[in-house]
Amino acid sequence: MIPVPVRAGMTRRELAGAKGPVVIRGAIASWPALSWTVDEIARRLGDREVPVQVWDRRDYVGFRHEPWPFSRYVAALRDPETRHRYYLAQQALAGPLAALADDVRHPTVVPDVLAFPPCFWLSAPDMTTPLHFDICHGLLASVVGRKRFLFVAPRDAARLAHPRFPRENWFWSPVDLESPPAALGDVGIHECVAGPGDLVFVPGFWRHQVRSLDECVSVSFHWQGLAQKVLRKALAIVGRPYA
Ligand SMILES: O=C(O)CCC(=O)C(=O)O
Repeated sequence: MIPVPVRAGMTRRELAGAKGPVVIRGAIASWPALSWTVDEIARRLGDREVPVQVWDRRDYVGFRHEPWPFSRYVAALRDPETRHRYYLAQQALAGPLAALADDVRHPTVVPDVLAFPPCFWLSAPDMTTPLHFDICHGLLASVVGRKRFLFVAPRDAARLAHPRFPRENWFWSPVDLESPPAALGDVGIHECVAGPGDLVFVPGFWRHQVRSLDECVSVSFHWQGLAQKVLRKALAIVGRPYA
């Protein structure tokens, strides 16, 4: 495994020049959200309805969304029998989650204009987001718990058996980087573990797979450069919109 570089701080210009993923350690130390606990969030959100990913199969395309009261999601998250089947993933800090937005700050390294609003993530230990890529650049802020990130550079994408575009799941990969198949050969796998206070830069098109090591709360920010803007517009026109 290739360790992802860890920095104590970064400017916007430095991040724009980054050649791959980076961890910015302790970068959100001033966020009120750093004092969140899952129990406290549960008290604040009560029975507000949120769209939960329900994974019927533990493979790379097997989920659908169901509207659940937040309290039901937290109960499922704490049941070891079921917790690996549910994920409250990438939900805008608005609507039912708006009560949390004031505790989050816009990181200074992130450009002012986002592709979509900051998003909230809450997962059980061992919940994994399978290998995939986003078009936009992303920064994931770790608020509660630790997550393990594994990355593969875009130049090695041909080894990851993505379904062919325009299949709906073309941005996912069936490869599990935690048990890499022999066919992956000498492809470099980059690794980091991020904990409370850290920001992880996920560059656009970099393949990434993320496993929660604990009960985890994260907040993500996504933005785009010119290439991303053009590509996302073209995908929307052909009916395959993607982040
Ligand atoms: O935290 C996760 O489970 C996945 C995060 C992710 O895929 C992203 O931020 O792009």
